[in-house]
Amino acid sequence: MPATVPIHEPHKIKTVRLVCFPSLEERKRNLQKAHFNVFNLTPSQTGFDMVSYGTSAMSQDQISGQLIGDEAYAGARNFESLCDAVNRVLGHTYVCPTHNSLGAVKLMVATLTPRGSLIPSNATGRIDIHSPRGIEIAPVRDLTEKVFTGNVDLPKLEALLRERQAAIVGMQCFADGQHPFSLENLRAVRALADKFGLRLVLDVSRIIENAWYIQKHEGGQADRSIGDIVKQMSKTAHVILFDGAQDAKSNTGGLLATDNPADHEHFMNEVVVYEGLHTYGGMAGRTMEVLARGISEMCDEEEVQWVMYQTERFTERLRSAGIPLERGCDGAYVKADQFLPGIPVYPEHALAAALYQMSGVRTVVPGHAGHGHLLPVQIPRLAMTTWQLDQVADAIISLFTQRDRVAPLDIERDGAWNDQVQFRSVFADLVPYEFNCYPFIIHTIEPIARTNREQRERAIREAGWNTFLLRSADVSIDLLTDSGTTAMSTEQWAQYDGAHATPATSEAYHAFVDAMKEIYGYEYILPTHQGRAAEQIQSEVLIKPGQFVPGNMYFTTTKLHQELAGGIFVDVIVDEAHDPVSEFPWKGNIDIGKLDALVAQHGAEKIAYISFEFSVNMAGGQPASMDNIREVYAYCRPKGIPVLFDATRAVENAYFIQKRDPRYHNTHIRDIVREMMAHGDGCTVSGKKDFLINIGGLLAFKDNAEWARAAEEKLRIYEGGVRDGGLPAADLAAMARGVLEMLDDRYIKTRVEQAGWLASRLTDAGVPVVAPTGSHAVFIDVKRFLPHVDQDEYPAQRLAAEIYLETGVRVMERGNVSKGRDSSGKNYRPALELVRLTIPRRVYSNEHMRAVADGIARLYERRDEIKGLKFVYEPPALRFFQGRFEPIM
Ligand code: P61
Repeated sequence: MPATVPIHEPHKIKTVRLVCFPSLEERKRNLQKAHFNVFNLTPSQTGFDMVSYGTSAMSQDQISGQLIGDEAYAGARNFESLCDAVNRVLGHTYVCPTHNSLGAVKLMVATLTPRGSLIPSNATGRIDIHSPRGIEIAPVRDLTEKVFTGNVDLPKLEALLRERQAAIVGMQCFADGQHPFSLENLRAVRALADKFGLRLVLDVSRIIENAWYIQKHEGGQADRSIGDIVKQMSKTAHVILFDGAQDAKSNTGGLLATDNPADHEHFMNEVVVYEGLHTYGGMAGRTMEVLARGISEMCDEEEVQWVMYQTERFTERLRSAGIPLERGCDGAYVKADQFLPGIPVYPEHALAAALYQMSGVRTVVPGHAGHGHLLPVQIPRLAMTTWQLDQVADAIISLFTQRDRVAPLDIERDGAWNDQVQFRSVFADLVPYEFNCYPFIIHTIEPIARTNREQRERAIREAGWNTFLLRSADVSIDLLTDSGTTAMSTEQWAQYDGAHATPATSEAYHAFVDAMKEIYGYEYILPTHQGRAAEQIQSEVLIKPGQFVPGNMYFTTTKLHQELAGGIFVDVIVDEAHDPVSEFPWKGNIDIGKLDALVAQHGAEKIAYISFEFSVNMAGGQPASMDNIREVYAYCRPKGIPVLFDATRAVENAYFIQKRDPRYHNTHIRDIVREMMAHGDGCTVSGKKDFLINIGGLLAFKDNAEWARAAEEKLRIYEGGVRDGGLPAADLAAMARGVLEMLDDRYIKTRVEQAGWLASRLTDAGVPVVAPTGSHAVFIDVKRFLPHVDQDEYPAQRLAAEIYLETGVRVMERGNVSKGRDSSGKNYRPALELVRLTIPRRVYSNEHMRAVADGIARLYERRDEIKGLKFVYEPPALRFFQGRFEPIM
């Protein structure tokens, strides 16, 4: 199992936690109140919190474990899970649970290392908790070793053991966070311990990092799996001590384990005194379950490689900028005294305070005050993207370049521990560092499928060469749609869980309606279960059979419902929208000339309404300009023609207005959206996009009570109650929160610009994409990618399947198959023959996007070999969903 550099995270984001970005003024105030000791700051006063302890992102399996804690006082099932995980992964038979690692230390002291004991150890970091107990730690680390700096100096240990009576031999994986040992050394220490009749007690809290280091650097270990090395390390010790808040990604919890029944009996007799019963040890049942699942997962080879890749990359970025540091197993430990040579007293606190003031990044100084000047900058496991970590490193580098301006701190109150000390200072103004990255950290992850070519060939055959028919379990990066695929935030989950279900009127309904009234400035807000339900009702309420519905390009479900209601759809989008190479910035605009011609020909009374979509999906996510939105309304109003928006991606459209129209550069997204909506009479929304939820939608009218009443009638018949539109209160509550989050300027910028980033990587490789890049997706121009395949051989459908085969990435055809056949049975052969790479919100990182682009670039290299497809099953309506194909040889 060679340790290769990972290309992207082996998981996607399941839940996010929003990050606060306090302003410079707020940071200054917070720092004053915190007495210049960043320990006193709370996460909501902090940008990125660079501590790895209990802060990891959990897997979805772990988080679900929280809900099945049986919380029994005795004999908890969760304890059985924990024992099982420890047996399987760490190899020891007997498990004694503790509330955290200090609980485990307490039991060690009570059983093996009483007051007055001597413990030779490769780690000294825990002297601060041992010395008050009268326990002496004798450092025996081999200071001459260059690679395995955590190795024990064997002759020194042997001499010590001959000279003095030790209680145990202690060893710590990645000692003090910086010093890994080798397997060979560990085994030699075990042999010495046996020779002197002592137990080797191994702190395995950072066993993963140490095992990774062994795999990478110790002769003969490169081909072994992390799981194999971990087990061998663990089994080499007589007793292991484990901190659940580290490698197992729990927020707390700990344990001792051994194969020795007599030792276990001692632990059990003491655990009831200090911790809790021997089958829960001071942990909630759910914590044991989370811990058990964390232990079961922690040796996942790809996950380990990813975490360590991030750590190495972060440290290297700082090191190459000249920052004085030591490598940490979970980040970079900055030498504050060398970083700030002019500051003699507590340079680590001055550095932490200065970094917070200039960037909002918080780093915590642990342990005893004034002992050493290392400031650990740790990475919470799996919780941050590489993009964010690069920026945290850049903030530190920026501080380094202005280190002369960091003022010393005056001690206001000294103390023995770093969490006690307080300072006063007048902090010189430092040039602030502005983050430009996702405004959230990762709270929960979902592992993604890992498939090989052979498995994918089978999967696409079984799916009839239609990516809609693939199983998601066979897909690694799913770019089929941005619809309902969002990662919800912890705040949304909190609302979801807290919502009170009722078939009548819920608080969630009011929260949603009030929020939307405010955001749109509309009077009537009707929830629906998703977009097409709103479209059906709107079409039935507003269209009289035979009326025309002019719109800026069609969307499949929208047009279908207009036609089902007897309407005749007419495309009045600007010509540029049909030209995939035109760089026109407002390809979503309505051509008022075309509209006027239609009105002149048939009369205003024959127009049901204008169907005006924002960020036009089928054109490539192309925005309409504010001027066009205003002009269309100004044209229609005097003629009595209603304007109804498809506001599904209104926020994304608003971002383009903010970015491309100089008059709006300094206007908040919230205000742009409200102004856009003011130029219309109502809207439908598929909430599964902008609203940051997995299900939901709405129908809204600005002020027309008659339409609203008619729509409510239909809501009762088609959807559910008038106060829920068929949605449970929980989903309404999550939606009420999502619509606030969608208006965050930082969020929408990073959201939309991710598509641009992917497009530029594709363009660099020569891959033809629709210009300019839209809001939610990148569209490959298949007529230019596969010019040799006739449109009736469905080149976009074939390319979508080939992308899956090459990369495991799922995308969507948007071309001849989607458009369907005309009344004579001929394919429409639309101008745009596209493959859509749609980006879910808050789910994938730029590393995922890079892997997508690189895979498609490889395919482009051999595009001449790619042929077309033919239908083997063709449904009459919306044939792209269920159609089946086979390749043309
Ligand atoms: C999508 F292949 N969009 O983009 P509902 N209006 C707009 C949409 O983008 C939209 C709906 C209305 C989807 C899902 C999808 O043929 C397809 O909540 C601008 O899905 O009912 C949906 O909203 C409909 C994909 C829908 C398709 C239909 O991936």
